[in-house]
Amino acid sequence: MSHEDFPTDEPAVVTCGLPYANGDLHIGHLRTYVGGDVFSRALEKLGQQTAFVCGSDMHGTPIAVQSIQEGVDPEEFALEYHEQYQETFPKFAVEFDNYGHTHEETNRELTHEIVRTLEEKGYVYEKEIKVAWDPAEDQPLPDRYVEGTCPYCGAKARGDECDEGCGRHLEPGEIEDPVSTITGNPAEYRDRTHKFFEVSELSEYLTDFLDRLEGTANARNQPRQWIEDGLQDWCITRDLDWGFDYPEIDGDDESSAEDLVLYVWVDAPIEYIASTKQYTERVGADTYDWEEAWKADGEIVHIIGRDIIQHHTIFWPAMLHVAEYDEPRAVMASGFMTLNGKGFSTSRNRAVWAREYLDEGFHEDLLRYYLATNGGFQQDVDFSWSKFRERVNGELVGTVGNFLYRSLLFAHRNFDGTPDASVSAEVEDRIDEAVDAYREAINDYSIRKAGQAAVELAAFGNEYIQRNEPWKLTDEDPDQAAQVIRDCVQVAKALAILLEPLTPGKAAALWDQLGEDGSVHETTVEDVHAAPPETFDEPAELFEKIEEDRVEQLNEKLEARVEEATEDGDDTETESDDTGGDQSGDMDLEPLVDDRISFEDFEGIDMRVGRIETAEPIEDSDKLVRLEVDIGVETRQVVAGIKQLHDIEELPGTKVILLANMEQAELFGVESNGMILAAGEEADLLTTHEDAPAGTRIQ
Ligand code: B3M
Ligand code: ZN
Repeated sequence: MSHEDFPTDEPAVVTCGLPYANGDLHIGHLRTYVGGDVFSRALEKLGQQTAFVCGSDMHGTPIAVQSIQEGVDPEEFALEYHEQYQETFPKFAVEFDNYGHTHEETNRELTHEIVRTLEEKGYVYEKEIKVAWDPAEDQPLPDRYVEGTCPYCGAKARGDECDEGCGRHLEPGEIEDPVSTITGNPAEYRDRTHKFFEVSELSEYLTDFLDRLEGTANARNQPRQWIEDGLQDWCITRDLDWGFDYPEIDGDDESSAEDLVLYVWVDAPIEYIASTKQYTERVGADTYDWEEAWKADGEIVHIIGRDIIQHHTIFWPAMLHVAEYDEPRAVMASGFMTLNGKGFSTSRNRAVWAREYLDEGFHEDLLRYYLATNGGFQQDVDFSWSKFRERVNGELVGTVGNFLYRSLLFAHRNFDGTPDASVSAEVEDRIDEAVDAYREAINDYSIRKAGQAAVELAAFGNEYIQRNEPWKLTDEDPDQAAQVIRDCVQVAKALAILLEPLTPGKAAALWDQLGEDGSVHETTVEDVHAAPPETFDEPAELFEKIEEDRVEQLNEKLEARVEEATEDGDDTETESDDTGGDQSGDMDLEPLVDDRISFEDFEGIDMRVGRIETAEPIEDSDKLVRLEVDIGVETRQVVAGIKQLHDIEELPGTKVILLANMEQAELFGVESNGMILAAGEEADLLTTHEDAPAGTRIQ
């Protein structure tokens, strides 16, 4: 890996977290896949050689438990979902170069090779540990076969992950008050011998690795904390029938690992390599060489949900390092998704299913646009049909579609296509500016900003055509009219190229409208200044408005379904989806405070619109950041507990609300002169949405 700006000379690999092949996909799941697809297409747009790979995760207790419940063989069960995913992703234009699955031979071979290397290099040892056991069934209870309490944060947790609390990976035997999920009986602990990977020996390497790691800030901050707290070795085997066997190790005939399988998190990430290898096997090493990507100097970018940061920034790089593979260059960890402000819940049918979205007749690009640009990647994103409508009607129809339709229609009617004139310096510069912003956004791992760069170029186009009024010029000054429209056609072409990663179907349609041959997918930003063909046909509108009553119908449908499912089912159940998150759905909201305050009391609270000028972490503190906030009348130094939750470098420029007459305090020796307002455990920062200037009082 180079750490040079993209595009580099090395091949890139972009991966998405492997979905467990155990259930239908909803739009919450799609967020990271759409994000990955946009990012990999955007890298290609910049001229980076890229393989975009993924596969279904077929192993582990997420599959075993569910296949038992349905009374089918785990392989058959998982393959069915695997095939479903394989069909579903392309319907959202999520086009992997290779989509494999973890139960394939390529993955088994690579997994065994890597585990053998860990053994040979002396990083694996055996240890007797206590594993949860169901006394009635007389069987071990690995991972999701057991539930209990997280020893770190006290939240309800599954065997190997604290999915509703602190998000930590839990080692076998760690969970407190274990209960069997098969029988509901309290579990016992029994002694078993397992294999351990000595991750604790790699703390120094991992600390340095995290300093080099790019991507979103959450993927560095959380693991730093875990390392600081002391890394534990990692149990890499399980008492389970389903999974890859532990490999035979030369000279070790007495291994107790014979009847154990590898822990699912060993072979799952190795599928990233296996899938890349399969891609090379299909297209040939001249086109894409997996070994160059994984063993020489590849640019490896992992795109995941934030619940699996630990696996990707501790266990995975540790394995890669010992096995002498390349380390990841970047990890982008997304926030969760909510639906109308509450968690997705598959068991309550509280979801917009991927298939359902398409059945409603919406183009896949609308959802892609929404998911990729609605919030920063590590922020939580809420989906609601009305917000969806707002974004589609406002940005895609109002800004992008409107500019394209009016300018291309004018060009077609008056010039039969691209006018014979050269592009003005103003417009050439503006297009370059958009490409620069786009490149910068991708190098910042911000797909939202890349989308913004494109939409802002369209907004410029609208402003440009409005300002120059070519419709008035056709008679008065036809040359000038030709010039203005020539400029607009070039902006349209640049937009097709920049929008392709986000909205590939619509960009291809626009490419067609411009009379271009070839594929916009294969065109890079190098071509933004190349002239479109001289003639093109009458354009059609690219985007269609969503009417308000459509949203009402969709909301009613969703509500009715949730109600029905709740009546049928167990309405006390709470459920957390792997990628959908259930962050707010079933959370305990604080009761309202009974005591009312008077208007005078409220007037005593001086809250102001502020703008963060600088932000820097306070050393020695896990949580605190020192901010300078401009509140119009003056600039305040404020200490805020948001270190783990926000990308500190991205804070300057953010508008916030500051409680200005909060009493002064000193934290870690730094004076805090006010308090910024935030909501929830993720410290969602309160802001304003229009242009209220810094200093404006909140009333
Ligand atoms: N199959 C799904 C999850 O925990 C898990 C990801 C594997 S990525 C190598 O989100
Ligand atoms: Zn926890």
